[in-house]
Amino acid sequence: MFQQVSDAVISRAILREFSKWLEDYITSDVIIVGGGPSGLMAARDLAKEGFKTLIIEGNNYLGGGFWIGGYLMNALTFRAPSEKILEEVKIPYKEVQEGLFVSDAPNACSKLISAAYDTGAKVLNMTRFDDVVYRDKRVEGTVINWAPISALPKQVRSLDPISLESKVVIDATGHDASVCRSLAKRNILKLADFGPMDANASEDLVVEKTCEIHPGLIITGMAVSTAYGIPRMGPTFGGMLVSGRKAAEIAMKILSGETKKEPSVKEELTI
Ligand code: 48F
Repeated sequence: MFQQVSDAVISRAILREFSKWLEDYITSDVIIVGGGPSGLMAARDLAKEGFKTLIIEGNNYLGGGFWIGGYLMNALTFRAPSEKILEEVKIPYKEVQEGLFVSDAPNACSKLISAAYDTGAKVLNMTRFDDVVYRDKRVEGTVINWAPISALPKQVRSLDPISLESKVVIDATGHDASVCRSLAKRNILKLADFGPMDANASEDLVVEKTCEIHPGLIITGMAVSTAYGIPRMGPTFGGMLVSGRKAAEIAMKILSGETKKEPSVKEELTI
């Protein structure tokens, strides 16, 4: 029934394809760390505008907290006006009261992942952000390693990572704010911690404070709440999508300014 192909040929196809595109993405316009709703939304908007966009995700799967709603219940809530984004990315929803919308979580999550892929974003999954590439007081990329390495016993964990360069990095790592933390531990940045629950206050504030927090580094989603001490918001997701969109817009402004300057990525890898 199936085409005859040897096992060696299958292995070669995997290796060749992976190494070809990884080599290409050693430099990109934007690296988004974290493939939850805010990171996926930013990736979708950036790739749609033709920017070379790479998502780094520590898990095997994308989606972060977008796979399920509160208390393990399969319903995600969104408040107006974020239903407009649901329509754009073709996520079905229903209005349960004026301005409050509900979607089926696995369907919404898989549609957002598809939307990011369909516009051309690339993904390195099972890959953990380890550190920033930092030159001239500017974030210019990420240091990464295979995610399983962090689970190894300490005596064998000192396995060197590699670096990827980009003109902009977006921290979309949720409450961890992993990229910001790598600057905070060197006193380059000061982080607060997220406050107790208040969805009404939090959603607006997360969007308002989505910004370029340090030259070359943009924050989005719940990383914003960790960085600025904003209340947590629980299982409502419109703010994640709108914050991701704002992060993409900020990145595009930086990138369009950069086209006039020398690219910050100084040399391509040639083997
Ligand atoms: O947590 P997450 O979904 O972040 P988000 O986009 O959305 C938050 C909501 O899901 C929810 C909420 C608001 O409604 O409270 O929690 O802000 O996704 C973050 C992603 O980043 C990955 C992590 O596995 C997850 O998929 N991540 C975190 N740290 C790292 C990482 C790291 N060091 N390296 C790679 N990926």
